[in-house]
Amino acid sequence: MRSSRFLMACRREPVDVTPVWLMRQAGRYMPEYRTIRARHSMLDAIRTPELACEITLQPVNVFAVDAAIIFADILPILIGMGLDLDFVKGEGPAISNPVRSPADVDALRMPPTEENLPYTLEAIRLVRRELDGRVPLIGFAGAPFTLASYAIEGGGSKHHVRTKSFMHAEPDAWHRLMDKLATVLGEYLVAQVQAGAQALQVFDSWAGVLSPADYRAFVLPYTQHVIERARSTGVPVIYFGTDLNGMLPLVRKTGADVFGLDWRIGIDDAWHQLGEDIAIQGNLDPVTLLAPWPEIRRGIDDVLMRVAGRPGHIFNLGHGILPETPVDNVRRLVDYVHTWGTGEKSDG
Ligand code: 1CP
Repeated sequence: MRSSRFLMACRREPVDVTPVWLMRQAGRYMPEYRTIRARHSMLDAIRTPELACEITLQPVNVFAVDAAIIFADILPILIGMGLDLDFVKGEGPAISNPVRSPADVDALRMPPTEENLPYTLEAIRLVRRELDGRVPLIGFAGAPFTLASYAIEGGGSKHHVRTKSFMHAEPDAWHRLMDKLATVLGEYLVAQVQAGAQALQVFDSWAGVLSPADYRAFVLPYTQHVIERARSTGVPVIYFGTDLNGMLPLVRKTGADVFGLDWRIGIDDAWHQLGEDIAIQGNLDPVTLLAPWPEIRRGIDDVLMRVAGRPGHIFNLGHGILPETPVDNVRRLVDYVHTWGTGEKSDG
């Protein structure tokens, strides 16, 4: 049953118990992950299919999670497009030649996925073989806006001033940039399904910095294109973003099968606004996982009580798991979600 309840919930079919996985479930909070990262850089780990495969399987082997997500990142796709990306220790991603002018946009290359990201496609094939049907494998990509923001800012950003200024000052170049990204990202997602991914997630982590009017005019058509290409493969597509709760009707227009919700809104309220005919993934505050167990349990109960037995719920955090999260709390969360409402006791 573990092998299918995640995909069934994505399609809003009834399931035995609520499926659960965690964004960034492979990561620094796991000692097994830190051991590998002590010997290999982030880019090396992503570009070596055997390492990416091993890291992908770590949480699946330790916890009863209902899905695996391929170990990769949203940013390496920019390397083949001509941007010089590195992950700087303690600082996160850094691009030394960011997009700052219309000419920079026109210089971006659009290599086919097999040429740009062969290592991730190979990692997907390896993971599918190793999983042998235990749980489905999720492939993913960034959404055009979130990728554009890294390409323009050159790294993480608080206010996304350069991104929004470029959008407003150079609308033609902005649309050309988004068009290029949407094409390349759509092809990447399709290639991941061809390699074996059984569901897809599109990460639009920073789209919530935009006003609804700017999102609609400068972003939505490109998000729609990517999700349409992804859905053409037949696998369920999850659209995730944070701070989008003031524009849920626009989120609905992306066409995704599942919306990944942050914790800043009750899941029942979000469902009411999105419409009941979409699945929702979420939405526990990741910081809750640092609390004592009774507080974590209260947070899980609150989410599941608001879901109230609706079909189409995948339990997850509202954003990625934090590096300081105790491993034992993750184990207890996964087990507790699986026994919720069954009359069985799992209090850790
Ligand atoms: O070893 C390390 O340095 C740990 C940090 C790390 C990890 C574990 C980075 C650097 N990337 C990853 C892997 C990763 N990234 C996955 C793996 C699959 C999983 O287990 O979930 C995924 C899905 C991502 C996606 C990703 N990368 C997003 C979208 C999700 C989100 O958290 O919003 C973003 C924004 C990135 C960029 C990125 N990569 C890494 C960091 C530290 C960042 C964020 C930098 C910033 O704050 O702007």
